[in-house]
Amino acid sequence: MSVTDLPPGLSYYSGYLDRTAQEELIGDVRQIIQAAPLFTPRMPRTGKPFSVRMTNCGTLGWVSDVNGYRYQPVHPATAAPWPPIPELAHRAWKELSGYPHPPEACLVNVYDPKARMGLHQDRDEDDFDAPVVSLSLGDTGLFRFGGTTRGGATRSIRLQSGDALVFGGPSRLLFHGIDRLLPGTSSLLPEGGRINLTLRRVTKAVESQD
Ligand code: MD3
Ligand code: FE
Repeated sequence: MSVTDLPPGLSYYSGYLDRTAQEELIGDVRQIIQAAPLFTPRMPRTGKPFSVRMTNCGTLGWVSDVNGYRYQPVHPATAAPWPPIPELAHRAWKELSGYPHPPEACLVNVYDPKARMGLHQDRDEDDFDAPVVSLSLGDTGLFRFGGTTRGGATRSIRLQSGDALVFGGPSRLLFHGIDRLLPGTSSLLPEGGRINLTLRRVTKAVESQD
């Protein structure tokens, strides 16, 4: 498909981060993982594990376990506050989001070569006015998106290392997921796989404050 004809509110920045920036960001991510170890999220009710492992940085982090999906200020295993969002990620938010308040949550998704993420909507935030900014690192991911209802037509984009996506306005509630990785497509991560950062606003910003 063509990536020049995207739905309103979806912006795609191919090669947004150059190799130097990708390496800096991976270094930041490794530090985040040391402070806030990767955890395996589980489906609410069934407890079925995700194939993607996760951690977070920012004042709020997204977690999922048998009790449900939620944002919380501390790591589910260590109970420590999440580490701060890296400078480079903040810069990407400022450049790309067009949103006047800073991100609160940065979810770090770590894909082993076989990991995937089924089609879903992101609707655990109180603020859908703010866009979601996504940064891809490592092996190419086959990203699929549809409309705002399940079951409609879908399209896909190959997300390469350094690519950025912004989902705002009418695209904020699109169904989306990662079908699979294309192994061996990037040399950024010696262990292979893919890392995705999503920057989000969770709470509604109050006028006169961040
Ligand atoms: C569209 N992550 O963390 S990034 C997620 O590559 C998530 O790890 C995928 O879906 C990944 O929830 C896809 C692209 C993305 C992220 C957030 C969105 C697309 C989105 C939020 C709303 C709409
Ligand atoms: Fe999502």
